Amino acid sequence: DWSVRKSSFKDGISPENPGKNLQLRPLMMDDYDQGFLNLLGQLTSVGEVTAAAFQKRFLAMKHCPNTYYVVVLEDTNKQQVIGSATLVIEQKFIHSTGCRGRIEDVVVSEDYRGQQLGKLLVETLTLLGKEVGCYKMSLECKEDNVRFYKCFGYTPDGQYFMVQRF
Ligand code: 16G
Repeated sequence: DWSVRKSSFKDGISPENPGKNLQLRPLMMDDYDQGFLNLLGQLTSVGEVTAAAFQKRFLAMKHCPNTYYVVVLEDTNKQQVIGSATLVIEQKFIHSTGCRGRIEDVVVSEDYRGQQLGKLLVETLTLLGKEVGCYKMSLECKEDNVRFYKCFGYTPDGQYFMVQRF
């Protein structure tokens, strides 16, 4: 269920109307050919991902019901994916077998920045997380982006984000 109440978006753009020639929708298998991975390359290293590998991962995610919500913004004129973000729902034993929502891989293509599209992606997925009943939502970001995410109710809560890389 991708529907998020329109009234939550007070001014300007909304999930239904993200802007001229733009469409907000779930990721589709065809998006491999519409620049989805190039877009992710503006966030971090994507590596070599063949069409077959993409399809396999796409289907693996799809077969985990109610877990991966990958949304994209498409420029319908150019048929290119120009923005994306993912909501991952993590099932827990704690919090009365509750769920935690994680916002991941938020990226808007360079040429499309400054149009509130990042805001739209984050607000849409945050509301979706709330609607599917997450007891909390979280994300990791660079220090430079802390101010941006604070606008949507995200705040440091005294926990360190720790990483080990392989
Ligand atoms: C950022 C992203 C995270 C992504 C990571 C990739 C957001 C809110 N955070 O932390 O989702 O997976 O960058 O960086 O979009 P990495 O390649 O160094 O893991």
